[in-house]
Amino acid sequence: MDITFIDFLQHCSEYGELSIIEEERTVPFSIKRVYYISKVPENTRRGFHAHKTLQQVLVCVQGSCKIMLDDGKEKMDISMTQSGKGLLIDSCIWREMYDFTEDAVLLVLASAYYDESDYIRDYDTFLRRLKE
Ligand code: T46
Repeated sequence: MDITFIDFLQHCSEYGELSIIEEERTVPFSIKRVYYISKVPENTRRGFHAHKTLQQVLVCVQGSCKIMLDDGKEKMDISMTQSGKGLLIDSCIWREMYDFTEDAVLLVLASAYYDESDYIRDYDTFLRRLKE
C-alpha cells in the first residue's frame, strides 16, 4: 500500500515549535472541516470504517497513537508520533485508531462536511465495494 506522509513547514526555536498547514498547498484538497479526537481511554479502538469519497489528513499534534490502514489487500500499522507530519488517507481505505496515549490529540483535516452516508461501517460491504 502506498502511504503518503505530508511534512508541514515548521519553525522550531528555543521558544517552541510552530507548524503550518495550508489548504491546497500543504494539504491536497480544500479543507471543509476540522475535528480532533482526545481523551481516548486506554485500550480503546476507534474507527472501523472507510469513506466513499472523503479524503483526510491526520496529525497527532500531541502524544501518540497508531492507525491501522487496510486497502482490502494489505493492512498497515502506522505510528503517529510526530506533530510535524500528516498522514493522508484517501477514500475507500478502512481505518482503525488505537494505542492512544493519555495525552494524545489526533487532529483531522477533512475534504467535506460531515455526512454519515459517506461512511462504510460494515467490513464486508467495504470489500464488496472495492470489487465494483
Ligand atoms: C474518521 C476517523 C479518523 C459528527 O457528528 N461530526 C463529525 O464531523 C464527526 C467526525 C463525527 N460526528 C459524530 C458521528 C458519531 O456519532 O461523532 C460520533 C463519533 O464519530 P465516529 O464514531 O465516526 O468517530 P471515529 O473516531 O470512529 O471516526 C472519526 C471520523 O468519524 C472518521 O471520519 O476517518 O475519525
